[in-house]
Amino acid sequence: MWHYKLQCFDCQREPAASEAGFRCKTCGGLLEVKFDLKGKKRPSWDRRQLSVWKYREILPIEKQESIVSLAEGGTGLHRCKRLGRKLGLRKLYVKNEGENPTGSFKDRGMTVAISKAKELGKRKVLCASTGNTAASLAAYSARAGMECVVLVPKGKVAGGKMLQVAMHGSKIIQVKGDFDQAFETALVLAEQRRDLYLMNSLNPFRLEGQKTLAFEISDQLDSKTPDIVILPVGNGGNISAVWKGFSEFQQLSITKTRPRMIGIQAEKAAPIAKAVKRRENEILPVHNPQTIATAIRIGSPVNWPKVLKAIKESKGTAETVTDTEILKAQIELATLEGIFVEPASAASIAGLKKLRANRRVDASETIVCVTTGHGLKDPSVLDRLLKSQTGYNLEITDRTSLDALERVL
Ligand code: AN7
Repeated sequence: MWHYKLQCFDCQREPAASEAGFRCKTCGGLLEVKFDLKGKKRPSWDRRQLSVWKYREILPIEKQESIVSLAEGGTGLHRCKRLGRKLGLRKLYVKNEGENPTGSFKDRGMTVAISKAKELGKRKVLCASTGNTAASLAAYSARAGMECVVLVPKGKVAGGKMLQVAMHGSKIIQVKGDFDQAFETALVLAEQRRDLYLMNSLNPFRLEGQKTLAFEISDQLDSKTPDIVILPVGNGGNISAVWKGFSEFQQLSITKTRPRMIGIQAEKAAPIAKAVKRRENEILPVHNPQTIATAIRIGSPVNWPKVLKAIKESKGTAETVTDTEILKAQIELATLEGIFVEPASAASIAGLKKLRANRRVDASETIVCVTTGHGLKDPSVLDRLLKSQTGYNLEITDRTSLDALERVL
């Protein structure tokens, strides 16, 4: 591992690397891991398999023995010709993070953060979550032999994710309200109970794992950078981490350019997209956020300063999409490309469609949409799907209904 330090994203103060806090003790800003990349050459990575740990020199884990892994990363970058043709785009790719061990991009960050927790001697971990962070933490804490507590908004987490958390044996605490209330409670708990180690995306080590998404895209495109990367945004950890990854590859001269970062939010849960559209430097939290994409049903995203900076620096933008647009995009990706993603992930496709319709994306640009979680996590869309696809739900009761079958085949 190369040398790194922790640094405040706002005031640049440097706390000790062993300090387990998650905010700058001086100004309350977000913390960030900084690697000293000056004069460094690209390690001889080529013979290593594509995965998070391929890039271990630029991940903040001191000892190989600390690594807790379930084979994360190495997900497909799928060229989508059929969907691309429909949108009038020549080079459209989907980076499908549903292919990770627990079915979402969270595993990239979790393998690194749990390894760090082990290195720091932690025994109990804690997170608040809309579902995927909880599912991932539940699996990785089980793998590491640690106790796990997850706080979730009651009745607002997709069934598959709850199943994962319960199956891996985590303590589940259901909080009345939205993710934002669950997160507040987690912060208070982490403050009061020093034995509980907070694993939300305030934890800068998680974002280090998530930056490998950018490294992999660059490697899969033979060190060419895409023009645009589009991601769904909730708390904003992922888009910030991916931007950091592209920046580090550029600093190492592995790539020449960096992409425009585009964040997509659900229309009624869009504090970041609103701030970007109004060219504001701060966000206004949304109370009672609403969307079918429960993963990104977040009104007060903690990483907003990093997101606004990433979008601004990259000359990117943000867009909102409706639930209907999300569902339509989910079905299109599944039927045209064979890629089944959860609603939050389909937001990236829905957002691209909207940007394309408004001519803010050119036909010749290389575009990567990141689909963050697997479709099986949220079976609740089935009812709407069957209603919208009449004919696929025929019931055979006797010979006469076979005639009906003939008509639809
Ligand atoms: C499928 O699990 O916040 O902008 O608690 O599950 O990095 O927050 C999930 C977020 C996108 C947004 N897509 O990522 C949680 C949680 C899916 C997600 C996001 C989430 P961030």
